[in-house]
Amino acid sequence: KNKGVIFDLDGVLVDTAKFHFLAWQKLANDLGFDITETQNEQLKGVSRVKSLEKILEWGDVKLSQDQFMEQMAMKNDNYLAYICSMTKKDILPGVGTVIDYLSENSIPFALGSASKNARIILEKTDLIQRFDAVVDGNDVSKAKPNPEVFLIAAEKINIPSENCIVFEDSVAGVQAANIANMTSIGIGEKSTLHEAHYVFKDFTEIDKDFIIKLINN
Ligand code: B16
Ligand code: MG
Repeated sequence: KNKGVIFDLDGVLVDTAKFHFLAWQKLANDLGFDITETQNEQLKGVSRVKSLEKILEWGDVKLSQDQFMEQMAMKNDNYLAYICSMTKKDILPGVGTVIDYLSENSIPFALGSASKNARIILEKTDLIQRFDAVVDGNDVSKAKPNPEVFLIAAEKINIPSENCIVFEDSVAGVQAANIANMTSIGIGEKSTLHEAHYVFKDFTEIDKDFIIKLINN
């Protein structure tokens, strides 16, 4: 069967979650409160606007529409300052092997990310030219768990949804893949990502036989 693969970005290909956390934490601190690592888990896969709404709720802070936009822009500037020093060394362990295998076997693969900064990150890490399609936060109107981002990605690589395999680190993303009738592979904790069809701690835990089986199934 013709199969295709869709990768989430943050938390799957690169660990930009730590930069999002630092930038959101600075925003919170500037507004007079703090956010915890546990709260940060709830921001994974969530859009920029939704993230700020959640954070302001946690800090019990109300902002005008203008202040909201201003804070969000400042957060993104701080986040971009971290991103700008990224290189291909920041690609998470084991990712390269899987991507090489897909290329060698002519399995198309796309990016399906909520981030509006996805293209910059793919450029910084030299990954951009390897993808057959890139679908990110600029291309969608509905956030995960809505499957829009993955459905567009499947369409762009010309593979039916049910033949797509999605790698995701967020609960919302796993749900989106399942709703799209795709095979979901969670990257992270089994307890958190229990809705995924398969879960691995990271890409080094995925052996070639598993990928081969998945592709030829
Ligand atoms: P940006 P993913 C998501 O990326 C992140 O997990 C989430 O924390 C972030 O708020 C969202 O992108 C939007 O990112 O501010 O860069 O547009 O995991 O879907 O690749
Ligand atoms: Mg993610």
